[in-house]
Amino acid sequence: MLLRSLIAIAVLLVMTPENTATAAGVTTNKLANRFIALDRNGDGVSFAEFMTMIESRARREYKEMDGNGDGRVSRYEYKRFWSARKAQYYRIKR
Ligand SMILES: [Ca+2]
Ligand SMILES: [Ca+2]
Repeated sequence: MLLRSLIAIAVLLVMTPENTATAAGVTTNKLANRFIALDRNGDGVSFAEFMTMIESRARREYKEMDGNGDGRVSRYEYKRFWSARKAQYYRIKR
């Protein structure tokens, strides 16, 4: 009985609005940091700045996809990359 009460109190403490706000604040900070990283000159994100981010991400993903580094993605490498992504996505969703 005492153990149940302690667990209930611990759950209530974890779920207080203060802690929820902190979690939201972390998310907001991550978004703000991503925006700051995108907006290189502080005048808002231009299409060119956005495309720089897209190209950088595409290069990183292509390099990851090209398992043997020969500059070509084979059907096997393509399938392996997307299967891993799909598995990663479903692990996060759980
Ligand atoms: Ca800018
Ligand atoms: Ca390859």
